[in-house]
Amino acid sequence: MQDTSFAIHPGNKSKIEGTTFRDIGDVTSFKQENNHFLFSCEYGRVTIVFYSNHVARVVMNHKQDPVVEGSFAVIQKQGIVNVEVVEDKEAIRLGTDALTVYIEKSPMRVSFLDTNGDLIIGEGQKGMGHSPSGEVICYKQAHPDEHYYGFGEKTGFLDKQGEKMTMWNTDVYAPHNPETDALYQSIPFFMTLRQGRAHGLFFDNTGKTQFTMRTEDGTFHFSGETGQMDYYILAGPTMKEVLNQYTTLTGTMPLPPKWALGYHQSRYSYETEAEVRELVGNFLNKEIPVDAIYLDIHYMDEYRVFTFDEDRFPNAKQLVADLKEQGIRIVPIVDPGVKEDPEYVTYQEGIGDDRFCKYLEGNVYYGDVWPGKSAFPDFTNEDVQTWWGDKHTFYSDLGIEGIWNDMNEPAVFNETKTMDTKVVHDNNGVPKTHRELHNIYGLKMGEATYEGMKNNLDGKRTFLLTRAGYAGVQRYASVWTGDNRSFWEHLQLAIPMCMNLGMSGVPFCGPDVGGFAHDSNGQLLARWTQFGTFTPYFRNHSAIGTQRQEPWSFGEDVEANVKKYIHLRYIWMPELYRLFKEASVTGIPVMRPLVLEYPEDKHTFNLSDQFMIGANVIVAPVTTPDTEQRLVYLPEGEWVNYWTDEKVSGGDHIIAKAPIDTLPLFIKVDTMIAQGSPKQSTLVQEDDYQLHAYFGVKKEASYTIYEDDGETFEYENNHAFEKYVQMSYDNGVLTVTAEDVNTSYTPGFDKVTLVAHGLSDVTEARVNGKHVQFQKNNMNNVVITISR
Ligand code: MIG
Repeated sequence: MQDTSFAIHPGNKSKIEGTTFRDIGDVTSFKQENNHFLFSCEYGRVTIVFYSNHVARVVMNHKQDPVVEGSFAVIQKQGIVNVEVVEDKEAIRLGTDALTVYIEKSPMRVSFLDTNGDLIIGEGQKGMGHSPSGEVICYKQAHPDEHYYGFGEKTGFLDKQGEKMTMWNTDVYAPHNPETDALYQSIPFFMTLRQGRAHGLFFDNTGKTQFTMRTEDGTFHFSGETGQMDYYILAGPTMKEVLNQYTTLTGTMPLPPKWALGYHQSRYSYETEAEVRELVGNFLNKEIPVDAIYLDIHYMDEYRVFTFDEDRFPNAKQLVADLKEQGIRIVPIVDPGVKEDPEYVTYQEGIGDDRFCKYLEGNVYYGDVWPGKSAFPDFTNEDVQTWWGDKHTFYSDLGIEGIWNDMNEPAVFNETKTMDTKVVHDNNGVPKTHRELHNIYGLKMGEATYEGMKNNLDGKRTFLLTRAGYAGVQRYASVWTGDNRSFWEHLQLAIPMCMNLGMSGVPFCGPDVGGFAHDSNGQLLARWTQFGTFTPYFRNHSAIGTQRQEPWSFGEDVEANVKKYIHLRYIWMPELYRLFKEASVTGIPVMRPLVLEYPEDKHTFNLSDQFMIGANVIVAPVTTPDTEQRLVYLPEGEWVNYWTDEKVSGGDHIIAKAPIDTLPLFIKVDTMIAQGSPKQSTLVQEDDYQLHAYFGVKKEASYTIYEDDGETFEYENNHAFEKYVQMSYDNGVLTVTAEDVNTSYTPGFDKVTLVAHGLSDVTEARVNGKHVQFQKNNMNNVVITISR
């Protein structure tokens, strides 16, 4: 009935919005206990705590004392924060060096002010409250000139002003479109940008939540169907600081193994060992780089996880070993559903030790997924996590180093698409219903898988890809955006979706390149691969029964085009790897919306069809068919066309030429980028490390090279190669300063080639004060070689 007009039957509207809101009312008492500030109000109790000078948390419970323990997302401990408390008749001020929480008493309204006393975010007529049916709600003042970024994996444009969004992890196979709301990930975090200043808001609620960013009445609000009103305000004041504060709260991405940044090839499914070997043969013969091949559900024995079908894959171990020698990893899919089969050991262990999700009454919950009737591990229990993690020795013993988690919303083939919300999770002895914990099922499965594999790999980095997640998912997994389709519109949609994932703490993300469902075509694959070259995660994947979309599926021209861009991925690998390292430390994403670098420039506020890699490179994919040019916005300053070395003035929209084999790319002047050379896979060490400087008016640029072993956790002990290089030009002289910062790791290259773009009259070059020889390349750029 949902797809006929019956869906808009006048009787279907459940309630009149707003009429059931019960305001929290007046503060009736206030006290401080250690670092906790406790408020009793007429219709609820509130606790406020600080995590740092910049981060405050508000927890409201209308039934009992607020519970401050037990977040799944937050790993930061409450800090020792110096808070000054000032109380008068009307209000209470809780002030740190950077942030003041201002609480009006009658009725209770909570506002946040910066050090200057300027409002960061306030409450007006309405504040916190709840509805009789138990939803918790919070209204905040909105300003007309605000822009909202984040919210994880959402369709639509970059700026979420005017949107209403639901967080409820959902397996959505139906085509994703602007009104497809809840997808696989729920990240109830966003940041507000207003006149160049930013702050963040994280609503830590693991049930179904909603954000209504329709601000015509001067407010926005967010609500949770269950659980507490529990939110954090992150004071910024820059967007990058907000990201840093958010990833300090919820964790940053660990640096992935380098192979995870290569080109990955998938299909639902490569069904047999022979098919996989043939596929690999094609990549090698055609000299198309590839770092990983995925095994979708067909590899298993009737979809039993932790098994291989021995007819299809008679010698999985040999296959994995042979491929690894070629620098190619096998990544198998692992779903949470465990087949109900009394002769299957994983099921026996699950039942035997009471590890599956159950109803309050004690009966196991069963749902239909690929293996038929299945039970679902209760990952909210630590022992279950350990058990599940340990089971991955099945894969690691075969030489497998990466895992792909799918269907972990959890998806179930029924009307609601998921587990019965009445199921009760153990939650380490603090039982909660699935209704309350739905959104963390994928996160906890990811944690179990990541920790298990990490443990098994003996100091090597593992790689996990997940479909579902919650705030903090970046600690364990990279995220792909699920079942998109081979539509141009879905190529368009992926750009702001991935940018907003990055703005939500998840730097390692990307869509299925070429599109999953529906039939792809050559032009679409070519353009999508061009985009994929610069998405943090780069995997071509397609569904059973669809047109094949390996690089050679559409004739020689498309193959050459796709190959050029997969090569380009490896050429850019040194730069990408450095950016991944940066993201793993600061939380600032690899793929960035322009607004993150130009928060004062209104042209960037909702710019959804181009993005940046790092701080200095603009990528402008072509996302429409038969299109050989496109509008590109270049912010103020000068830019250089990567392909032609032409200088272009910014502060304007330009028309970039984009023949079918050209992806428009622009580099900001007076900056440097690192480049390598094409490789069959990341197994081949870089031996051609180059730094390209693009000189503009300042005639000065600098860079810090970052390399490490790419596969162990030794980088955590600072085992890396870092070298600072500065290049400047004055009066005919090109001056280079090169300084070792960290030499505890020795990279595969023993020299660095410096290429100076945009200098026409160099007469002399000096490195660290010494006169050196220089050359000119075919683009008339000055080339100097320095030792590593
Ligand atoms: O409902 O394993 O999003 O990437 O190929 C389909 C089969 C289940 C959904 C994933 C897709 C994967 C497919 N899976």
